[in-house]
Amino acid sequence: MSDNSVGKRKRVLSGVQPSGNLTVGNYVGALRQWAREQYNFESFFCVVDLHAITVPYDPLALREKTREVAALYLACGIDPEVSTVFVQSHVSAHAELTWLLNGITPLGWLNRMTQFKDKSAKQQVDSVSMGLLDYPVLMAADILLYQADAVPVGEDQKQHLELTRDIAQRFNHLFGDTFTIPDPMIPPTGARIMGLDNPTAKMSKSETGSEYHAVYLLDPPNRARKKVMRAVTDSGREIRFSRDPERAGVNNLLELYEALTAQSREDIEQQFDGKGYGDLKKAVAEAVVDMLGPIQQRYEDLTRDSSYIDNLLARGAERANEVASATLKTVRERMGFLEPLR
Ligand code: AQP
Repeated sequence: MSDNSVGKRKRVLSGVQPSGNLTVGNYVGALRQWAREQYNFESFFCVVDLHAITVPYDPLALREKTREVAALYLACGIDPEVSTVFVQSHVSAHAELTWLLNGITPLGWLNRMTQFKDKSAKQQVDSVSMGLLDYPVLMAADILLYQADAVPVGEDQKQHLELTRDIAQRFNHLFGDTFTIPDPMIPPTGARIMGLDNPTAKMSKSETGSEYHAVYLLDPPNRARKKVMRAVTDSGREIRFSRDPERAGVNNLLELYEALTAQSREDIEQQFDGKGYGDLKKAVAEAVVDMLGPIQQRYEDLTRDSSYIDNLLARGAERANEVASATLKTVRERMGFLEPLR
């Protein structure tokens, strides 16, 4: 069973793909929660570069974004003295465990994943990669290697986490108790921020159709303001939280405001009572800019010396590898592989 279940802090693991510019959705749905929880858990945060090659990508941009995402983890409050920060591909156990888990994962489970359906629908049938279908198994390997008790993610990753639990349970059933069954840790507010240009679709870093889709963490203040001010709303006037699809734009701005200001829904509705959509947008824009300021300042400081992040990632990979290789060794034994003579 897990080596972290008795007398030790519980573990978390999470990651973000270096597949574009990190958005305010990534921040409120994931990174902010990681930073808050890192003191309560033994934390592993990786830049999941192996996931980023499951859709067409540019190798030069991948390398650049991998460093950028790692630096943004720190800029958003991850303390590398407290948490282990590393790059997924620097720990080869992730790829190896994926293959081993592939052997016990039914294809039908993967075919049901909505992210696969959504992302494959955006591509020509012939160019959809095997990796895109296998993405959730790689995610399961990431989590199970560290025997994580909890995984802080936004709402969109809930289905993948359920699959991770299913795979872990199946493995434990077939080969004996090996993996900790992880729980999702979804933030109470901001778990699903929608696109500013299209409030019926999730805000995504790889969605580049419109320049007004998302506020990026490294957007200069004026660009961030402009994006919020151009957010799609509706022709109504009332500023209330609502599940009505017609009112999704205003609701999205309210949810973003709620996540950034930590005010109650009641207080927010009262604050905007009798005001117009323009007032709401201005308030959201200022809350976004206030959030971005310190992150961007820290990012600038951290990236002044280009070797700082690389050194830190090397240290992180070493620590991650210690934990991951111990799990992998147990998995290999349980699955019946002959160990080579050393
Ligand atoms: N719009 C969002 N609202 C709240 N949380 C979000 N997350 C992503 N978008 C939102 C959370 O951020 C983390 C990033 O996960 P990822 O990079 O592995 O992939 P993703 O979930 O597919 O995120 P993106 O931004 O949409 O990436 P692309 O465009 O590359 O697919 C996860 O915890 C996610 O829940």
